[in-house]
Amino acid sequence: MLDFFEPLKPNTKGGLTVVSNRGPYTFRKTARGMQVTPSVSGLVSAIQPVIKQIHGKWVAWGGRYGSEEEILGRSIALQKTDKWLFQEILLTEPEAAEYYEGMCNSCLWPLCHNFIEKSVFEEKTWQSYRRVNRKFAEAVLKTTGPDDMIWVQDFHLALLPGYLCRQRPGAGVSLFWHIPFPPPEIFAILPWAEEFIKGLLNCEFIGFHTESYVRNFLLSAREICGVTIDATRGLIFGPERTVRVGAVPIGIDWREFEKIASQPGVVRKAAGIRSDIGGEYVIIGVDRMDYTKGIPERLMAIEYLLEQWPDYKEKLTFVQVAVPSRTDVAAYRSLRRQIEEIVGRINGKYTENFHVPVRYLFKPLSREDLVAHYLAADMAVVTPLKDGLNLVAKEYVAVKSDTDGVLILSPFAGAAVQLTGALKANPYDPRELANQVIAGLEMDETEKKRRMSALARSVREQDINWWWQSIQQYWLSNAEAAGEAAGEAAGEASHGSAIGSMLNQGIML
Ligand code: GDG
Repeated sequence: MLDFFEPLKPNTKGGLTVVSNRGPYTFRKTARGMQVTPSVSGLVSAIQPVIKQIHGKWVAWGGRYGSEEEILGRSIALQKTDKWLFQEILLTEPEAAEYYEGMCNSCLWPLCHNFIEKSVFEEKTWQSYRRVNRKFAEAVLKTTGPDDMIWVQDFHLALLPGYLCRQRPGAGVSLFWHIPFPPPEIFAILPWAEEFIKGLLNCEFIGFHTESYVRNFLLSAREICGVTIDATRGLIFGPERTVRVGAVPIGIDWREFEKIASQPGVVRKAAGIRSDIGGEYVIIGVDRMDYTKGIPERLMAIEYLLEQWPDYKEKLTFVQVAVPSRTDVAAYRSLRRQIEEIVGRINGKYTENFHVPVRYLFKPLSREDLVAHYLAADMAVVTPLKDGLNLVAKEYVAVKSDTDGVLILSPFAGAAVQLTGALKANPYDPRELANQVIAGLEMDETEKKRRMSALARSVREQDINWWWQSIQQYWLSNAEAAGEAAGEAAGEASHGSAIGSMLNQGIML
């Protein structure tokens, strides 16, 4: 049920406001009213459990357009019982094309994932990025009060912390960076790198998934902006404030995945998937359709495997779930054509007695269907060419934790640092990947279980709760340090107390 409200009013008591480019829902006005579709992305999977639990606010673009003057759409609570609210921001169509598709998806995204040749550097998209970041700042200032903690998400909004602090000096702003941060020699290619990083240096805390991204960011700040850093303590002495930087890899709500996996309907669905597919082995890949995820490379490894190990032809099925993503960007449209051509080629060559080796789904599944697919699979192949973390790997482990499922993981996914029990395979090398798939399928049961229980331990220990608590600890230690340094300056102390009260309430997810 939908409840729409007038735009959110500033909070006087101090709470948490998350700000991201896209939010949990995409809105589209149709002849029959507003169509609301849940968004599929790692950021949404990570932030939604947090915001629900702490009854915060989420400010983001809902995919709808407004005029130059319109900034805020309406705020929305999806259920009457929801105690968190989503505040929609409106962009103009040129802003969506230049800021989002241009600067974010066709410049920053490929650059941070080491696809330099795909990055397009255009002054007009940078100007649009600045304009939209200012627009977000205006919206955030309208919907938050001075005691609110503002938690910005990802690379779309790097200038926002600076714009906010200019209007509200000493604002409690932090940011979580969801994608890789490249080494300074790559980031410096961005013609606007200095302004970009200086915007980020208005944050109290910046979180990344791995120590190597933290190191890359520290070195980039020093080399590009000339600031002093303390690499051991993760500190940057910026022009406006001391910025703390740390590695806090996102965890998942594994209990929720386990719960869904034990629902009788989901178990039945998983059994149905297996019997429909037939054969002996089901292997799965689940990704947004993105060139960083290594889908063509994975398919080519499967093709190589079927060629080299013909005995598996009628035994093995590879299921690729590819969720449509960024379909307005040319590189994503040509990726789709490439993938569909490879799928067609493999199935044309290796279908035997009506056994189809590759099942390909170009659509999002419901959460229950997704879990049923994980449950049905003997193996998940998570082999991005580069990935900030990768939540799919953790979700597969959560669903298969009591079984002998096998996880194959790319060393280029941030999650590889934590998930050491996975079989590793270089996605650029089809032979290695195919060999690891065979090794996983032929591995003895004891070894499979040993690896899976090591993986499950890591997913459970460093889960969404652990992540959220760790983030709050960083905020709290910052607020304490600022309080000490400024002799309990009024503004800083109030952020400290907002976080303190969240921690005191023992907010667990
Ligand atoms: C970015 C970074 C980082 C996928 N298919 C369906 C579906 N999903 C959900 C998965 C998972 C999420 O989407 C994908 O998360 P990832 O982490 O794999 O990837 P990105 O979207 O690229 O996320 C990434 C993440 O942010 C968090 O910081 O890990 O490195 O690139 O949760 O379950 N969900 C549903 N149907 C599908 O068909 N319902």
